Amino acid sequence: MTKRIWTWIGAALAVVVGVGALAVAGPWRDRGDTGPVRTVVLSMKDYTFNGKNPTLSFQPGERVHFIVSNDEDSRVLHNFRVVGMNVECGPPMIPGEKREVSVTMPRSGEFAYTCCTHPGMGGKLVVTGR
Ligand SMILES: [Cu+2]
Repeated sequence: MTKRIWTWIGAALAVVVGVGALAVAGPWRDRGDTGPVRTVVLSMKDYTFNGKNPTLSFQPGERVHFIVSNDEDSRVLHNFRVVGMNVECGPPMIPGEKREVSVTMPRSGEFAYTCCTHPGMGGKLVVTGR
């Protein structure tokens, strides 16, 4: 009886090790935490992001590093958040200030990136499934 239990434990361990090896070596590793990081630069100026509040498209699971800067010439405070993606408003950013935020994209969905201070300043962030 005891022997049988050890056989089961051995088999279970083999499965766990096998799955672990696949996770490391599998073709989908680029969509996990070890994949490349895409950098997206967002410049806040004239109450817009990059001049036209672009729609940004991403792949599921893509790791994205946002570099957001307040590039206003006058003393306008901006802020940055992504609604529904755990990127919340921080302290207001003064002109010349930069903020860096890293996000791993979900499987799919549409999200809004926005300035917390100025409603209407912001755009869409689209994750398209394959
Ligand atoms: Cu703003």
